Amino acid sequence: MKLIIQIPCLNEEKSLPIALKDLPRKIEGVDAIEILVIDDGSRDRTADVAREHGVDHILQSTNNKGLAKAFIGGINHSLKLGADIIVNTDADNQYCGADVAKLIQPILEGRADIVIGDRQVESIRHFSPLKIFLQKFGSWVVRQVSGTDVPDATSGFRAYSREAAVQLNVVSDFTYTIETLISCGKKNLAIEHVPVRTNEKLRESRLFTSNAEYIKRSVVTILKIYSMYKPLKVFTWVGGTACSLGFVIGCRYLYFYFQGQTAGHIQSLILSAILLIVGFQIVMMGVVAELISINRQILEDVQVRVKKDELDRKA
Ligand SMILES: Nc1nc2c(ncn2[C@@H]2O[C@H](COP(=O)(O)OP(=O)(O)O)[C@@H](O)[C@H]2O)c(=O)[nH]1
Ligand SMILES: [Mg+2]
Repeated sequence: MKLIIQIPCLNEEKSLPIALKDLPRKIEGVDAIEILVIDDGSRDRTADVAREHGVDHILQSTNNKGLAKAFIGGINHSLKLGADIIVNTDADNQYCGADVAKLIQPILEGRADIVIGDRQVESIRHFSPLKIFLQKFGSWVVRQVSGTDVPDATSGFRAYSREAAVQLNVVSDFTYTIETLISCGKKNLAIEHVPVRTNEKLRESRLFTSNAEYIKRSVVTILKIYSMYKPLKVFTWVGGTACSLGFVIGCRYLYFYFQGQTAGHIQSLILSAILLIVGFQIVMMGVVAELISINRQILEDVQVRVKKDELDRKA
């Protein structure tokens, strides 16, 4: 049983040593623990620092490709290195390294494919009440759309079984946390969560400069990924709303028509017709999108088979 702990890094020469010190080197039930640092075009000494601290693998990119690309690059590299379990953690020492053992337990016991470290955001002292509310509300929305019961959707402290890791796909170039939850929820992977401890803040978040940006990016991601997996539902809601509105306005027109007052209401008739036509078209687009989505699922299935085949041949 080989565990690879991957740490995506962007200019983390200061905090990486602190995060590394905290990571376990021995866990019961695991034969080997290796650390992979993904240096995403850092302009400081991140890679050198990683080497000096005995990191087993370093994946370096020529320029900054963003956290999502770094994450999935790390997952694929870990698979090639023969990982049975992959844990992702942050370089800013946000998560308590010692809790890696707790995080992988449900996978070791064969109960879970993915385990999310629940930070219990309400107890984090350096989070403002607004940030706590946004995190909790965001997690609630993600639970609804993903069909999971994860309390902390944006936690980056997670463990993936090899089987889950092979199935991971990330299309966003910004955040992978929400996207992977929705897609893995829709793929019906067994997702569990365990409470984990967090450390004091070493620096401000580099991913979000403000709460407004956090909300905007999260909403866009949720809508995009949900409509990728459930297009017919999304399009039916939008088209159905337009159709219903058109229907109500149309009924209103008919009411006046049968009362003998057509004058002055012709605008309602035009609006009703437009809404009904547009609404119907949107639902039809949903049907096409659903067919494309089914095709994508087949492609993903083929991709998983190709990946497994490649990995088996390497092994
Ligand atoms: N590879 C890579 N890692 C990044 C990038 N931006 C942030 N990170 C890493 O992602 C982790 C989380 O970033 P952080 O700024 O702490 O965001 P927070 O989760 O909002 O606190 C840290 O380990 C960062 O070094 C990036 O563009 N590329
Ligand atoms: Mg952080």
